[in-house]
Parts: sequence; structure tokens; C-alpha cells
Amino acid sequence: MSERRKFIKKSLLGSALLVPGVSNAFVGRQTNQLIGEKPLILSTWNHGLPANAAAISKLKETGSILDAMETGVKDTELDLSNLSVGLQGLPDREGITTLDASIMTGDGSCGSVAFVRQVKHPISLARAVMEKTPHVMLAGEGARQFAIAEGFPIEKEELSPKAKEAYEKWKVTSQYKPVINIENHDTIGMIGMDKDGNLAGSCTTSGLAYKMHGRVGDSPIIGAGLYVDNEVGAATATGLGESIIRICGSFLIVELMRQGRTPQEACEEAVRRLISKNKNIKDIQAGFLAMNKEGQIGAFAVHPGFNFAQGTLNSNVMVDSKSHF
Ligand code: SD4
Repeated sequence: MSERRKFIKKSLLGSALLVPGVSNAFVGRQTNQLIGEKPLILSTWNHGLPANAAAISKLKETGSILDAMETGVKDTELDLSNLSVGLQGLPDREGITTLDASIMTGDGSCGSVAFVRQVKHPISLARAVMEKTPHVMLAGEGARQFAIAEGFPIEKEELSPKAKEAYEKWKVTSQYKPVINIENHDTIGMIGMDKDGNLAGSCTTSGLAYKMHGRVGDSPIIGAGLYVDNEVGAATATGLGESIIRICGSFLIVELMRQGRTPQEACEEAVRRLISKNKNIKDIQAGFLAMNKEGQIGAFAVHPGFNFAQGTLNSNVMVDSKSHF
């Protein structure tokens, strides 16, 4: 068993965040499967498990898939052990943590924030952009000002102890070199469908560690990190944002599904496209997650190591994605 696998298994067994009363197990590699159950929630990486649990609880409480998508990833935004999401995330090369997030529902409503500072829950700010402004995206200081105007608490700008320690170490060499599957690829992308087949999704990240100040990734870009269409399905992405933006990854997957591909076929085609449009592919990890209206799911990554959490009312399990290499 790989170290990563052992770690997941250990953290699962020790986790108090599993959905109470439902089966929580590894189901191994399992893609292109017809889950067929509604509601259905998928989210990226190990932290997807507690995030799914939070989303399912919220869905039971309010019945809103949008509420579920927001609440689910808020859990990750507060997770101090996660160095790629929320204000505890690793900073840019100037030592400043900046956040990107987006949210979308199946009727085309969407909102996002990019390069925003000092806001603990960028996903909620993205939702406020969607619901309270005539715009889709606010960035930087404008997004922060909007947060203030909307009564969001503004946090003190300081790195978490873990992030500070990592940044101090990084400054010794100051080399920008994303390492595939290591902590700078831990964005949470979540997609979900309620019992009536309504879809929504959310995506939130502190982006790549030690990025240039001002860099924005795929996560807040509608169509790149997230895309949802009630007529077809939903998709989200994780990994090197630049590679995903180049192919409009999530939009591409939804459009491929619209043309009849299964979610799995669509994710695989998106990875093929990404490989064809990006150089140095051995250093690039990107993974996609998708579902269609029938409750069929797909996942595929460039390299091994990508996994996701699959949640229904009765189960919440980790699944390993297949990969191109
Ligand atoms: C970004 N896509 O900012 C994000 C990073 C990521 O898992 O996905 N990490 O490029």
C-alpha cells in the first residue's frame, strides 16, 4: 500500500467527519459508473470526504443544492491542515495568500472572486457576487471592498504557522516549481445534483504556492475550473490552472457530454486535449471530475494520484481516478 493510500486510510478511520450512519469505505477505482442515485455529490481529493458530508447535511437541512455546494467547500476553507485552500493556504512569492473561488448553478447563474485577500470564505463571496451584483467576477481589492460592503469579516493578514514555515524554507531557493500531487494541488472542486436533477458546483483555492503576485488560476474562471448546465451535467477541475485554462477544461467536458459522450469519455478527451496543448507534461498534473444528468460519473487525470469523494444520502467513499500516464 502506498504511503499516500495508508495516510488516506488512516485519516478516514480516524475522522469524525464521516456521514453518520452511512457506509464509508474505499471503493477502489470506479469510474464511468452509473451511480444513478440522487442526490449525488462529487468532490476532489481527500478533503472531499468531510466536505461531501457537510454538503449532504446541508442538503438534508435546506434541500438546496446551491447551499450544499457552498457549505461543503466552506468546510475545506477552514481546514487548517490544507495548504491549498483558504487563508491558511501557502502564499504567493511575496508572502501574501490570495484566494480564488467560483460557484455556479445549472440555470447559468454564476459568480466568482479572484486574487482576493483577507476573506475567510471566498466561496460565500463568490455566491454574493452571483446573487447581489450584475457581474460574474470581482477581483483583488474590488472583491475585498465588496466583501466589506456585504459585511464579511476581514481577517488579519498573516500566514498560518505551517504556511509561514513553508514560505521561509521556500525563500532559501525561491524556485517556482509546482510539484505534482503535492500540497499545492489540493483545490476543492465540488459538483452535485439534488433529488430532482438540479445541478450546481463550487470551487475554491489559494492557488499555486509561490505564484507571482496577481496570478489567477482556473478555479474562479467559469468554464475552466467549473461549469454546470442543467441540460447536460457538471464538471470541475484541479491541478495546474494554466493548463486547464488553455483548454477551457470544465466547459469542454460539459460540451462533450452534450454531444453524447459519457462523463468518463469526456474527462479522458479533456486530458488528451490538455496534453496536446501543454509542454513539459511530465511536470503537469491536472484532474477532472464530471457527472451527467443520469447520475453517471467520470474522472480522469494526467498522472496517477488524483482521487475524489463520491457522496450520496447513504454513502460517502473515496475513489481513485484513472490517469493517462
Ligand atoms: C490553480 N487549479 O490555482 C488551482 C490549483 C489546484 O489542486 O487545483 N490545486 O491552478
